[in-house]
Amino acid sequence: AEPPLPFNYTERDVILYNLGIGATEKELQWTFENDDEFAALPTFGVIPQFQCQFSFPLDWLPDFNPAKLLHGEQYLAIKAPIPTSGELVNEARIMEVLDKGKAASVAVITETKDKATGQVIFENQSTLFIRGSGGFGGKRTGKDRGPATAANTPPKRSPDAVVEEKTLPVQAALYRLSGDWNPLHIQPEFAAVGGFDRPILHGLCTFGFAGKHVLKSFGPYKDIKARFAGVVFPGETLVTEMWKEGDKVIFTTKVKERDAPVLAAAAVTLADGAPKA
Ligand code: HDC
Repeated sequence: AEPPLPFNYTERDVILYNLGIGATEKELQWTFENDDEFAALPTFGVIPQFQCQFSFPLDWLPDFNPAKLLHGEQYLAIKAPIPTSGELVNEARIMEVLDKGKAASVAVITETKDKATGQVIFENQSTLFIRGSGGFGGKRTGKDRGPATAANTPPKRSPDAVVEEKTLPVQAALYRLSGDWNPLHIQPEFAAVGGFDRPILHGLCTFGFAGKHVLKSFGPYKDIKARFAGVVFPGETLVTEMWKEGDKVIFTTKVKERDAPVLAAAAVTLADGAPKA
């Protein structure tokens, strides 16, 4: 375990994040700090812990190449109302290292607390998928981590809600200012080493868009999980299909132009109290 890492932020950081996942000037609750309903979109919970992901060196993996690292999966639990500014602290540890043959899969858990009160605000579980770093003789299959690893297979019926939203060509350039400075999302040469003919969108940016689609369709939730099933290029259109199943909303997100799945095995658990729809 690392020493706790602080994260201090203001309303400005919340607005920048909300804009980064497509909030607009018409949605004042997300873009105007003096609006009565001003709030962070729920997936802001991945931001305070983000720095921890890179506090662990990964160069002990065989043939480690940072350009070959992709975000594999993300689980976020929101355990308290999200402050719109504050001082938080993060504690992170590696949970699991799996050998997927051609790739290594590394899962990290982070707890984010309010610095003053010690109250836990967020728990994150992140899986990194490092292409070219497998074959070291490790175990292939990981532990069941409940909602963080659930298969979330959509039911056969047509979706209960569908939201379509076009990302902007500048989306990754804007989103990175919330804390993920990985050159994979902006520098063509680095993206090329990673095997892409142009920079790709942050997985957590797509996750934020989809989380916004679920929020708008079904109201607040206390956790959200997805697997990154395919890459998104900035400017592409995201289509989120949702199925309400009890207190869960199972969802998938695809890129419209290529009819390609980008988020799979995904769901939220709706917040306690009467959910919408
Ligand atoms: O699914 C492929 C893919 O390309 N997915 C999209 C990845 C992506 O776009 N991610 C987002 C962008 S990258 C990013 O945002 C980086 C960021 O800047 C830094 C991350 C920091 C995170 C910090 C957190 C806060 C791919 C390549 C992932 C897998 O495809 P294949 O190699 O074809 O794999 P496949 O043959 O289908 O399966 C092999 C084994 O791996 C497991 N697996 C598949 N997809 C996975 C995954 N595990 C985790 N995550 C995924 N997304 C499969 O289950 C399979 O395992 P097994 O054989 O044991 O069943």
